[in-house]
Amino acid sequence: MLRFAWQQLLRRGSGSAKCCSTASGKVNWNVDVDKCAEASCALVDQAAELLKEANKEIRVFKTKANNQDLVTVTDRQIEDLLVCGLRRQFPDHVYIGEEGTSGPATGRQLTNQPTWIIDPIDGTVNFVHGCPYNCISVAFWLNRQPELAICYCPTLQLKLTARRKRGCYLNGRQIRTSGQRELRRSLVLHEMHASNMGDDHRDTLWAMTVNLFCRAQTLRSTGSAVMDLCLVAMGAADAYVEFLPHCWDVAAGALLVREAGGAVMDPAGGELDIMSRRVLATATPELGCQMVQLLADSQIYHKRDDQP
Ligand code: LIP
Repeated sequence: MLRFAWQQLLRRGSGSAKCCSTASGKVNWNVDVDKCAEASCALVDQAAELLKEANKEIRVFKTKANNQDLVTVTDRQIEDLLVCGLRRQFPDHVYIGEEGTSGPATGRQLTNQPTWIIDPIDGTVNFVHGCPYNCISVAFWLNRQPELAICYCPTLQLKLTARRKRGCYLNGRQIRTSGQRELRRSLVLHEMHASNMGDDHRDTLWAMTVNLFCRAQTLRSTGSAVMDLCLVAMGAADAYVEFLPHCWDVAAGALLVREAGGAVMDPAGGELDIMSRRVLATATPELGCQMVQLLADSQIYHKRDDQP
């Protein structure tokens, strides 16, 4: 089954292989999105083999910003494989990767340029503990909008793909969100970070968690922002909210949810800004409105991903 999972992403559009948007404000890039899909699918398959094998071993890690921010040799191997492989074929594209493909000193800028946004392993803490909720996430953006998304969790054999306006697929089968509109009937996913926020933020987060816990049907946390977005797209969860995810955590998953019929936005209700470190994804826009109301007093703003 998994062998066929890429077919929907690779199915060539009727004569629309070249993406040359001319809409106002957009740049007329001559990008072959079919070729991008083909190249990224092949590389993600290779990367998934690495991740699958690494999941069977003892994982040595180093800490980065704090005790919950980890990196392993596998994170770097996978990012190298993906970025070097893509760069060979698309040398003039921009690359933003979790493990330093674009230096934090300059900030990571999302522009109109063709841009790959890559998380080699999302859920690194899970990976280190042998918890299977860890996956690879690759997104391709053009003119500041997502064109392609691939999220692959090889341990659970979940391969999700989406292409703008062409739907979302799980292992080759088209999927939809749950369609849930009511918060009181919703399974809500929520990720929390304790170590890199101050006491004020921590209190806000805690109050929000209690509020969600009382109003939703149930609250869960997988430890992987990408997996959370995949679960909303699959209809296995109804909503996901997080303050402080990075752009590589949401760049692909946002397209998966939208193409599965869901809504992705800022937790205050505005348009999603992947650099803002804030995200809310819901099975329906109606559920999105209820979540926004509930979150109104619990907003957290942090240093953006595109700030040096
Ligand atoms: C982490 C996520 C975690 C989320 C964080 C973070 P990493 O990514 O998966 O669930 O809460 O925002 O980015 O470091 O494991 O790739």
